[in-house]
Amino acid sequence: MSRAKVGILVSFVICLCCVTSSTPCNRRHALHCTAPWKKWGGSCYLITQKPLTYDDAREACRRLGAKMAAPRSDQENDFLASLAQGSVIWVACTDRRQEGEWECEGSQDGQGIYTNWGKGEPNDYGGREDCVVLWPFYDLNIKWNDVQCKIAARAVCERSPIGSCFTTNNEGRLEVDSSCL
Ligand SMILES: [Ca+2]
Ligand SMILES: [Ca+2]
Repeated sequence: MSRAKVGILVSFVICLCCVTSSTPCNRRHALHCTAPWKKWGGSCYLITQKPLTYDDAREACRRLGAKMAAPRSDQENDFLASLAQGSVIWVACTDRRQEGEWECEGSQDGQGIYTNWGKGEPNDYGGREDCVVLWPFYDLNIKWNDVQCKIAARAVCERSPIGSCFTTNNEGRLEVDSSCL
């Protein structure tokens, strides 16, 4: 089941509990992203403002309690591209360990990884391109290009949602309980 479907299922179960429960329904816990993090699928995403090198971008995400994102589907790739709004962003994949062997954040040895290379990429231009960006000059910013790790690009950080409290109002609709924020 995709993470998006899991998220929808969790939300549905929580709403169903509120509707069917015979006890007063408040302080239900749900998966939640606090602003300015944006929810997509089962994760929260944030794009950094300042362009950084690949390693500095990964560190910036780590300091936010997150990891630099590597899309795992066309849908997630499109979502990250929409966050980028035309700027160059890092994809958390590298072939620094072994040239031509791409390893992405969250991928495991021996398993196929999702990639979305632009035409003619990856080309390891000059023998020095071991990191990956979503490149705004290909196909509306949704294709990948391998680049030098020392260039500056923005990072999309990804982290798990946190639990948050919800209450139901008089109309039975879910509202965030401000005391839980
Ligand atoms: Ca390379
Ligand atoms: Ca390239």
